[in-house]
Amino acid sequence: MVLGQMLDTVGYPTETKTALQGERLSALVRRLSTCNNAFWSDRLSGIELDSVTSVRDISSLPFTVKADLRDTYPLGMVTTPLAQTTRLHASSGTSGKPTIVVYTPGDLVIWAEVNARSLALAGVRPDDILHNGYGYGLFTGGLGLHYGGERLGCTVVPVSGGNTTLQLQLLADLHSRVMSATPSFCLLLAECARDYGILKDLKVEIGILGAEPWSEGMRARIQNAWGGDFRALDIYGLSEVIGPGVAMEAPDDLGALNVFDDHFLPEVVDPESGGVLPDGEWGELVLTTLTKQAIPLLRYRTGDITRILPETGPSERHWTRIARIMGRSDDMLVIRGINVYPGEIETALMDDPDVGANYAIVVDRRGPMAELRVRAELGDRTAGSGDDATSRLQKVLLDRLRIRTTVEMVAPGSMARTEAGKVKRVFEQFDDVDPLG
Ligand code: DLL
Repeated sequence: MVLGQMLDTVGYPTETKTALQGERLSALVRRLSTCNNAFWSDRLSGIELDSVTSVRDISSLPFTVKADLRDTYPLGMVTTPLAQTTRLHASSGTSGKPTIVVYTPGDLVIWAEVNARSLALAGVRPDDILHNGYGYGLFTGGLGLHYGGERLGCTVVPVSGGNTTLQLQLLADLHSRVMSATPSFCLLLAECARDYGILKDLKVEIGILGAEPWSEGMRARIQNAWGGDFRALDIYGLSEVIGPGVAMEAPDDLGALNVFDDHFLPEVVDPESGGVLPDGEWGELVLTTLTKQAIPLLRYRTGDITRILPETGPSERHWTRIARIMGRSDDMLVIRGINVYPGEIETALMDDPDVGANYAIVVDRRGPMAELRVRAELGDRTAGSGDDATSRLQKVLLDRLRIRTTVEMVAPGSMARTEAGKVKRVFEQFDDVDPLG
C-alpha cells in the first residue's frame, strides 16, 4: 500500500494524457499477444503488433464481451501466472456461472488508488470515518471502497450490507460523515433512522452511491430523506474492469462521471453496429484497461448506456466526463414491440411529487401480448388514496413510453425493501402468482 503518497484527482492535460494512453495501449497489445494465453493469441491473431502506436489505433482492435469471460470460465483470461495473483472476486450472473476476476498486488494498488480518488473527489478527507455499507465477499463493492478508504487515510467501518439496526447504532455513535452503499440501501437507512426517531442524531453528509442505476429524482428522494446538507454522489464501476472506482461524480459537477482515463480508456459505441459514436451521442460504454495485469480487457462492451460529455466541466480536472448511466442495453424491455428502459419509468415516477421512493415494474406475460404494470409507494406527505397520482402517472407513462401501463399506488413503507445486494425493480409474471407478493 502506498500510504502517504499524493493522490491524483485532477488527471493529465490532453496532450500528455493521449501520449500516456497510447504508450499504455501499445504495451498492453504487445503483452496480450505474447503472453501465451490461448484466448488472446486467437483473438489478436490478425493484429500487426507495430500497428498499434496511439489511442487512435484502438478502433482496429477487437471487442471483448462478458461471454468471453464465461466461455473461458473460470480462469482462461488470466494473463499472469496464478502464483502472481492474490485476490479473486466474482459477480453473480443472473443465470449460469459467475464471472470470475483475479488481481495481482499491482492491480490491487491501482484499485485502491482509483477508489481513494473517488472518495477524495466526493470531498472525503483522511480524518473521516467511512461507514462502508457495500457487501463484502465475492462482490467487489465492499473491498473496493474499503481499500480506497484506507488508501485515503480514512477509518473504514466494514459493516457490509444488512442489519439496519446495527448500522444505525454505529452511524449514531461514531458520527460518521461518509457512508458508501447502494442508493436503495442508503435510502432505507434514512427511512429507518426516521422511524426510530434518531435521524437528527446522525451526522452523515456524503453518500458514495452506486452499483445500480439511479435517477436524478431518486437522488432528490435520498437527499430529502436524509435532510440537512446530505450529498448523494454517484460512483460507477464493474467487476470485469476492476470493481467500483472506474468513474466518480464530484459535487461541483453533478450529473457527470469522471472516468479515471489513465487506467480505463472509454469509448461509446452504437450498441447494434459497434461503430464508435461521436462525443455527445448516447450509446454503449466500452472500456479498455490500460494498466491491469491479471485480467486486462480490450474494448470491453459494458452494456451500460451513457455518452461522453463533449463540453469541459466547471473544474480544473482533465478526466473524460461521461453522463450518469441511463440503463443497460440488456435491461431494455420490449413491450408490444416498443422498447422501454426501466430508467425511463423511474424518471417518470420520481418526477411526480406524490410518489415515494419505492416502486417495482411487472412485465405481465400471461396473455398473448405483454402488459406493463407499475406498483409505487405514495410519499410520506401525500394526502389521500393516490387516485390522482394513479391517473396522472398512467397518462404520463402513456405519453413518454407510448404504452398503456397499469399503475397501482400503495401505502408508504408497504413494499419489500432490499437490505443487501442490488435492488431488483423489474419482475416478470408468467402465472397467477403475483411476483410482488
Ligand atoms: O456493481 C461495482 C460497484 C460496486 C460499483 C460499488 C459501484 C459501487 P458489478 O456487480 O460487476 O460491479 O456490476 C456492474 O452494475 O455494469 C452497471 O450496469 C451497474 N452499475 C454499477 N455502478 C453503477 C452506477 C459493481 N453508478 C454493473 N450507476 C455495471 C448505474 C451502475 N449502474
